[in-house]
Amino acid sequence: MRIIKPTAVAIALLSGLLISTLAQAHPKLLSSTPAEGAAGAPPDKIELHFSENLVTQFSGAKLLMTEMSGMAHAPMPVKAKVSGGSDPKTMFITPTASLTPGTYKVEWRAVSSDTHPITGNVTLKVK
Ligand SMILES: [Cu+2]
Repeated sequence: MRIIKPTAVAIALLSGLLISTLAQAHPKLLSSTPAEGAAGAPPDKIELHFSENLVTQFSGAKLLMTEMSGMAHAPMPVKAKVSGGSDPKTMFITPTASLTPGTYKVEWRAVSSDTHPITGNVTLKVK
């Protein structure tokens, strides 16, 4: 009993520490360029800025077109290169060809040091 008690306390302390470390490590999307809901000229690239350093091999994004000529359609994948920046909190989505007018959705997946994938999306319009 004398041995078990301090061990239990140590485990409780450790798990508490681990939980707070994990919660802090979840990446949040802080901003994007173009910004959510923005409408404008076709961007050369879309930049996503996160709150945490990303693990590149587990993080990524898909670019989808969801509307054209004012008509919504089933999400259509658009070819794009996804890469990290020199800033490990940044992700770049570079369309292979210039985006035609319509509405696009970036579906991102961000993984930081705790390895839990966090997902979200950004919508933008090209005029
Ligand atoms: Cu996590």
